[in-house]
Amino acid sequence: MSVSSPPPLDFLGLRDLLSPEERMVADAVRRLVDERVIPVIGQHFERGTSLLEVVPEMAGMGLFGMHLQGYGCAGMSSTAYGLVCQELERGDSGVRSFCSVQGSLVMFPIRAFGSEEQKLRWLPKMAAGEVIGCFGLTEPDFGSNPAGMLTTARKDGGSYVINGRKRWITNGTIADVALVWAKLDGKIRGFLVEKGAPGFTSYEIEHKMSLRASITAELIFEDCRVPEDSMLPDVEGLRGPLGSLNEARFGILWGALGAAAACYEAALDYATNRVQFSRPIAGYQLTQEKLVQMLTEISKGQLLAYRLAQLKEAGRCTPAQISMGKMNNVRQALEVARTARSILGANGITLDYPVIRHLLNLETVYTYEGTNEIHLLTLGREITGISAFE
Ligand code: TGC
Ligand code: FAD
Repeated sequence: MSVSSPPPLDFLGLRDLLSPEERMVADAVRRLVDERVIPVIGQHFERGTSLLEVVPEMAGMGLFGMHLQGYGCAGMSSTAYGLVCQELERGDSGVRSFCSVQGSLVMFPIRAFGSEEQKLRWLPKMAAGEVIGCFGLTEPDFGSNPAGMLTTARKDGGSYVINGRKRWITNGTIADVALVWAKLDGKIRGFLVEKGAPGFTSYEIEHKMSLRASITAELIFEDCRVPEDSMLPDVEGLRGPLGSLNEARFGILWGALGAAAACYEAALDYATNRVQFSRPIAGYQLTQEKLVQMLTEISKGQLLAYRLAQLKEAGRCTPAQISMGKMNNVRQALEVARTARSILGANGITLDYPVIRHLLNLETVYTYEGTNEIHLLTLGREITGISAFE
């Protein structure tokens, strides 16, 4: 298979540690991003439109639920999934978000906690990109603390009746199925709510200045009636949504490095060509210090991501370790993007370069899937044994 562009930013030669299949999938996704995402993503971001035209190709490459086994899923390694997230987010965080929500936040919980009928019904179509899913956990007044959610479900004959609101839901207006977390008799349960279910409406949240090439929505449930086989039978409590988030956070800790790499590459290219005073700005020590710092943080983040993938494949990766990866890699990616923006000077604020778009996107990535502070406190609890959340 020919490779149309250089391998991913890889100062430490991590590519040597990858299997042939992992290299092949990363290269294929890199080509997809080079050819189908990067040329148009600036326009999508400016207009606030999602890049849905690449969904069939992503599905055709087996990217949706790629780390799951059976039911039409590709069954690839955690490392391959991480590499794919890194490549997708080199294009845009919104494209990686689509993959995270579909594969990790909707397909994973159906695979892990669903009935056989639910798995057979939803997973093959979701893997094929024929059915789009969304994940409704956050509410207007309950973000970092989902345990306090107000959305309820009650049993009524052969149905459940759902009431409440979910906010900031990626793909909420285009999803064919929403995985909605609601309290049934005080215990959190997951419900698969189909588009068009009576009492279920959604609208898109406008005026976002971040993740503009991704749809974000509010979901409203007013006596929304779903059949009783809509509930995921095998999970109760926060373990359901948090277990799913663990999968998605693993993808994000890789993905953020892709956004950082795109910013680094743009800054390096700009600095070697932009002449001020007597030479290219890359020739000034202050610029070199910035570039070296960026490259070093990206490389350290990749080592962390690779080690977490090894642990995950061995079944030994803990939520606290994932928190360290999400907190560190997103925080550093944001720092890299800000530094890259400074190297580009005034040009750094235009969509003619990818940097400001990645920088604005990373502000969302810093907040969703557990804020920077929540992951910090998760680690604080892990090492002290004392919870500082409440
Ligand atoms: P805690 O008592 O720690 O745990 C409750 C139960 O959950 C289990 N658990 C986990 N399981 C798997 N992975 C994890 N990361 C887990 N963390 C906890 C735990 O074992 C326990 O199970 P069990 O069986 O004993 O009941 O829960 P807590 O109430 O102390 O948690 C507090 C806190 C703050 C850590 C938690 O609420 C939290 O993580 N808050 C952040 C909320 C969040 O991340 N929301 C994200 C919404 S979705 C989203 O942002 C998608 S963006 C999509 C895109 O990419 O576009
Ligand atoms: P809050 O929880 O109100 O936090 C505000 C600030 O207070 C943060 O800095 C936080 O760290 C801090 N804080 C909170 N509690 C503490 C504490 N105990 N100690 C110290 N500091 C604290 N959610 C979904 O369910 N599904 C989705 O698909 C989804 N997609 C999203 C897409 C986008 C574009 C965005 C922006 C968000 C999305 N979210 C989604 C929601 C996201 O997960 C929440 O925004 C996030 O969990 C934080 O919640 P919040 O915004 O209510 O902030």
